[in-house]
Amino acid sequence: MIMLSLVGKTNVGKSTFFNAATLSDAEISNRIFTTIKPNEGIGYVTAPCPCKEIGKNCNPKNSECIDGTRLVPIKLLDIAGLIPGAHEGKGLGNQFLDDLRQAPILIHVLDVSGTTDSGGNPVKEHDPEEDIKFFEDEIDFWYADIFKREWFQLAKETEITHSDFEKQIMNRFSGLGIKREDIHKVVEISGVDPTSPTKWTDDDVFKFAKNLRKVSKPIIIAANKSDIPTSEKYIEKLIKKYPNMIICYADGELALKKASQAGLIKYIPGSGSFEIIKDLTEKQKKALDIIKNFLEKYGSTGVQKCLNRAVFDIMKYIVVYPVEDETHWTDKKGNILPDAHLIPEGTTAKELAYIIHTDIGEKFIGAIDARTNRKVGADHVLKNNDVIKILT
Ligand SMILES: Nc1nc2c(ncn2[C@@H]2O[C@H](COP(=O)(O)OP(=O)(O)OP(=O)(O)O)[C@@H](O)[C@H]2O)c(=O)[nH]1
Ligand SMILES: [Mg+2]
Repeated sequence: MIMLSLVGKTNVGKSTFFNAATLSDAEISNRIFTTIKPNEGIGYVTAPCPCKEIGKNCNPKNSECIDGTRLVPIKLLDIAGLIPGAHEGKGLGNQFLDDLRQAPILIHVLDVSGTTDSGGNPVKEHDPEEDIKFFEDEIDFWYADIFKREWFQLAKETEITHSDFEKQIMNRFSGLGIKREDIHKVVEISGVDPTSPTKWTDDDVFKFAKNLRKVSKPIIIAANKSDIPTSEKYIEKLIKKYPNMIICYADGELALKKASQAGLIKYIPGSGSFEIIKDLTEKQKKALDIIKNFLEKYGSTGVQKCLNRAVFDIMKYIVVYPVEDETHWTDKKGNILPDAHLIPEGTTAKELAYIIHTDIGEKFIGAIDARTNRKVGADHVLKNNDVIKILT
């Protein structure tokens, strides 16, 4: 399952974001270093569910559907706050950084209100841009350190054995989740010679590691605590430099999820509105009013947007719906659209068969696109939102 990590300095709202996205009970507090041991949970990305097209309610098994919005599970990791010098072992240091290895994308939770200093302590003013820079540096240094540890050996070996540099890098650093095409891109943009790596300067090595980090472990900035009025001036300034930054209100999302769970409101994660479906106390009304104003101003709480951006826009995954019955879009038991699968863009029908089960992959003879009713072959590339029957 795809995994995303929530990272950033302490006391910015990582656990709040995590709880909102996974409906977990990780400890949240206004102290620094509340989270020590990482929290792992199941969150969701959202996509329009094909059940709307057939005007029927679906019966999801591996996912959920709320009013035609399909929620497909992903893993989410909430880790301890990062402190400057973590790559040198400060704070929770390397243990913490090791938690990041597996995640293909980092969600940098930022306190954009500027009300906590770099150590997470309350202050009147602190420029969040410093946190962005510090965070990137820290991740780059960490990456470069891992890289340098193996570098010399790898460079020597590559030259002596005349082996393929890109392949060597990929094998050696597979734990970092680096893809072959990424390495190729990085060689190009770093302007280094892959045939004589022992001649690279320290600067070359660092630049290469930094570019490798950028390409293989992208960072999404979640500008959290955007509900606090001091955020406005920082958002205005930062959005010009970091146009992909996502404005977030994790605390608001958590409140909406809880109210929805308690049956007070109807709320589809990621949407810009909610509907009150029960009598509320004055206090509840007031709290929801504040959130409503935020939604009207910024469009959503941003939490869902971060997850969807990571999986669909950056990792370029799509959702497909395998069925047994291509006419009724059901499984053998008559469940409508039971499964939603997240697969990389470019996946073929046969590859999907293998993803569902090795057995199905081995017995694959073709597939049927349930929308067009056309038979397709092994190499047919699947599209987002496809409903597909695998023939065995
Ligand atoms: N105003 C506002 N406060 C928030 C928001 N998100 C989180 N908070 C508050 O920020 C404080 C820290 O939240 P946590 O979720 O514990 O922060 P964390 O980043 O996990 O902190 P550590 O585990 O200590 O690193 C708590 O008091 C939260 O209620 C938000 O969107 N808006
Ligand atoms: Mg925490």
